[in-house]
Amino acid sequence: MSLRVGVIGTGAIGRVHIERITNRLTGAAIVAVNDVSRSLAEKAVQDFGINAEVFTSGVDLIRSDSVDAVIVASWGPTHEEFVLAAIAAGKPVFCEKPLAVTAGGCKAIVEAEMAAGRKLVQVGFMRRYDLAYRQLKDVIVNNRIGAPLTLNCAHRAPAAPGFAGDMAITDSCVHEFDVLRWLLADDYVSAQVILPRKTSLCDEQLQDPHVIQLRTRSGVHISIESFVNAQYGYDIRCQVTGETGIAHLAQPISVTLQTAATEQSAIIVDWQERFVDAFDREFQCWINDTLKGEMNGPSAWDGYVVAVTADACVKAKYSGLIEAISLPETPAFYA
Ligand code: NAD
Ligand code: ISE
Repeated sequence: MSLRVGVIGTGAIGRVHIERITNRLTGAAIVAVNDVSRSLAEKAVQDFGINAEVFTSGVDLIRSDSVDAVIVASWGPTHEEFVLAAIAAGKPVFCEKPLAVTAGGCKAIVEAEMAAGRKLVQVGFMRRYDLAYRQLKDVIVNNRIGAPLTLNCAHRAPAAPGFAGDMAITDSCVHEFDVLRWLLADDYVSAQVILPRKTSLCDEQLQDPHVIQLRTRSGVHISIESFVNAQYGYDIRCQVTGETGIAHLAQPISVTLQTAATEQSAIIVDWQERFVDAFDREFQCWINDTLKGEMNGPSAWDGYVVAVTADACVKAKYSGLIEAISLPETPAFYA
């Protein structure tokens, strides 16, 4: 059986997901598309040669009998409405991050899903599917370095066109907020944000870099250098110091070249290239789980926790204080 998928939002990442499901993954077909710009939806149908109906309304696509499951890849502020509509229709929904643009919106989704009595929502935190992060988690789970004590991480991108305000925290670092609590199987209790000297190589209104410090319930101290105009490449780092050893996130495979009295290796500059395998695995797992009537990926609760964490970090950025991250106990539904 093939999963009949409808995609809302055929912009940059929506197109990439349509391409991967159509050309590289198995078990699903894109049968419906929608974008507020109809011509973009039509262009996706044409460019990828898919047999998909173009819907004028995202909610009509969700309700259509020809659609089994939905991917929401439209602008962030539209996610809440579409995810709630999918829950109301009883349809599995994969929502690109953010689940909603406010923690309150995420909570409303959590409550609607619990009331529906069945897990339907997966959030697009693809780093959990990256093999390097999975190996790092195995090291921790198998007690190879003892209990984790501190984490030193970096999220560096060459440039961040279109970034404004606090997007380094609310758009980019959300990936660290999700993957690090998954890695440690722990939750955050407080956040502090340090503002170092600003790079001169970006819009002068923007603060870049940030150093974000998080503390977990078990006392692990996390430091994340977020530097989204780092020029030299897309470079994601994570080092875990444990009681008996340290473990680093493996770097992407590349050739080391020695020539003309130098040693060099290429650095990836594009986040899509860095995480292409993770995105493929994320969607193949979502398709396989959905066909089995399961939902095992990052949940609506995970989306909510990340939103609360991002809010605390933004608050800490402006207060200069250590701000509490207050989360209720994880509901049994999501445990
Ligand atoms: P984009 O602007 O290229 O595409 C968004 C599309 O949504 C546009 O085509 C726009 O016309 C459409 N849209 C807006 N309102 C709509 C509505 N009401 N109904 C239907 N379509 C509507 O943006 P993008 O880069 O593709 O990002 C889309 C989402 O994916 C964002 O939430 C972003 O945060 C997320 N994203 C996730 C990752 C990741 O690493 N997981 C990476 C990039 C983007
Ligand atoms: C982008 O929005 C993403 O989600 C990417 O995964 C991230 O690494 C990048 O820095 C963001 O801008």
